[in-house]
Amino acid sequence: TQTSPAQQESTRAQTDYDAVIIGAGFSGMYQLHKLRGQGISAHVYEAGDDVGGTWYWNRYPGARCDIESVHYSFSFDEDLQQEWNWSERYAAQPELLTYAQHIAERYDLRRDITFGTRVEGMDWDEDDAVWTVRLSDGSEVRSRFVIAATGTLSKPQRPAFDGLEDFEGELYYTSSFPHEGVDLSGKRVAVVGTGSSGLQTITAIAPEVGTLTVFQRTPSFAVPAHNGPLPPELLGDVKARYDEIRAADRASRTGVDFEPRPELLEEVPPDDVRAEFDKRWDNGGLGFSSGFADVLINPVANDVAAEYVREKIRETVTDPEIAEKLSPRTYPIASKRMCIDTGYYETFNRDNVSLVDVHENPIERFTKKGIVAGGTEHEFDVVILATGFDAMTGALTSMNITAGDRSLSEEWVHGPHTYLGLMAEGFPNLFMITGPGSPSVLTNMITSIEYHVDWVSRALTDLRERDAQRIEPWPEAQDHWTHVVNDLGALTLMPQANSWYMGANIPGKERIFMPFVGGHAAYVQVAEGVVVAGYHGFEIS
Ligand code: N01
Repeated sequence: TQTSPAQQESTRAQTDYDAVIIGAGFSGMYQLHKLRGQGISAHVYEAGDDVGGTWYWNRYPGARCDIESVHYSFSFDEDLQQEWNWSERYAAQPELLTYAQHIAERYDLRRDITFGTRVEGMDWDEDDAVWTVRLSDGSEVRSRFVIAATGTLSKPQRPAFDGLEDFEGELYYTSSFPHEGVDLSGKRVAVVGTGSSGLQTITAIAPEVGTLTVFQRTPSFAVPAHNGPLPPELLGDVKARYDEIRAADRASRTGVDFEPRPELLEEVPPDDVRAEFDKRWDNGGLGFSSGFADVLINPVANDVAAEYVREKIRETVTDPEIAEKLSPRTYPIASKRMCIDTGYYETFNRDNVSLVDVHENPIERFTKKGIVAGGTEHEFDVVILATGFDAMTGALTSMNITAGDRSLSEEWVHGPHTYLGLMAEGFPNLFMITGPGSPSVLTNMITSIEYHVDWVSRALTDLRERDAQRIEPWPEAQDHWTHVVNDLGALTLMPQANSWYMGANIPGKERIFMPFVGGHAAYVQVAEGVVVAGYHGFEIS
């Protein structure tokens, strides 16, 4: 049998693979497919028992993407995008999981994925320029490169509530909801947390449960999805124009073309502003806040958008006291991820739904029977915790990544430092897909994933062509980029919220705005410029 150049290289360096990929979500799967096509040997380790990442784990009732399917889907294969038919405007979790499984089958990916195996640590061997990757089954593999396709919202945040273990009812996390589902009919149910996961769960289960008590610490801004079936003629039109649509997405700030207006909100007459928000509200989705660029920069413009949503809440929720409690007032709109809903506010008009304001009445402890908040014990059969994730860095810092005497989790104690959100100085040959310091969570993740996977894949081919074995950012390039990320973030209203973008939801985590706020298109210009300039800012040897 013939060995490929990649295999010969692997043998020389005594490695098992050229690249180990961590995670079989959309980024890990595309990364495997791409490297295979370039003759680079790669293997994926995945903690779950199947592909899908986010959409494998988050199976709570009502789980659905907040980006429209025709944008939240791969563009790298024209046949794939022509042949796949989305059934709804916003795909629900089961359809997204089916899509992920289709990707695995279509490109025959499973033969190079080990499931049910977590990467527990990895150590850089400077002499051989190889990573030793330690796996949860006790084995180790050696690989020249490691690509962390570990996701940005993949490490659940499980608050250590007093007495949690005493609770004798059923306890679930949205981030690891039972695959077989849960029968909630007629039960007394609590949901803790009112971010996207909480909102979707609350809206979906309210009609089914006996009573539903929502524990809200901070209200979210929610904009209607106006979800529904995707008519075949609309999908046909999208397919005919896919090149144009994808190009517009890539040229945008958010990885979805939300058609921003060229003027600032403050330059536009109030009636015209109102008409623009009406149009965006009626259209639905995250594009609501993308109309005017100053909404994220100017507190006055921001408050116009925020007040528009608060007015909608007051119009929808019949009890004015509940409406006020549901109205966010402590942070600028869009400085926390907005939620996309289907009847969330209406849910609070139901007789079986009540709201506990955890800000006024903090959760003191769990008991055998339920939750004590503000001195009152509330009894439940089921508690669902929708308490979020250690976002952007959690999956990476919990993996025990060491190089010599340096460990990534220690290096990032005061916030992540990366070059372009792709690599960290001191940790050669370790790439991150949509890492902190890249636009990632501020964009359509698929747009960002495709760009990063393509960037990394090209870099590995370029290294092979140069007969190089090692790539690492210069410390000064990383410092410079980290300043750019922080300074740009500080120019906006984003750092004013206690958001997971800031790490504020994790006790003790350094508060620092982690994603690059300059937008996808600007980021691509920089990252392409770096390559054109011979991988400027990277030491290659
Ligand atoms: O998590 P979150 P999520 N006591 O962090 C509360 C994406 N996503 O899983 O705001 C009481 O937003 C916490 O309160 P506070 C999307 O990007 C997308 O919902 O910190 N409450 C908050 O209300 C999203 O932004 C989709 O004061 C506590 C909630 O728990 C991201 O994932 C669907 C608490 C956590 O909200 C994360 O969303 C789902 C405590 N000790 C997720 N600790 C779609 O595509 C936390 N909370 C639609």
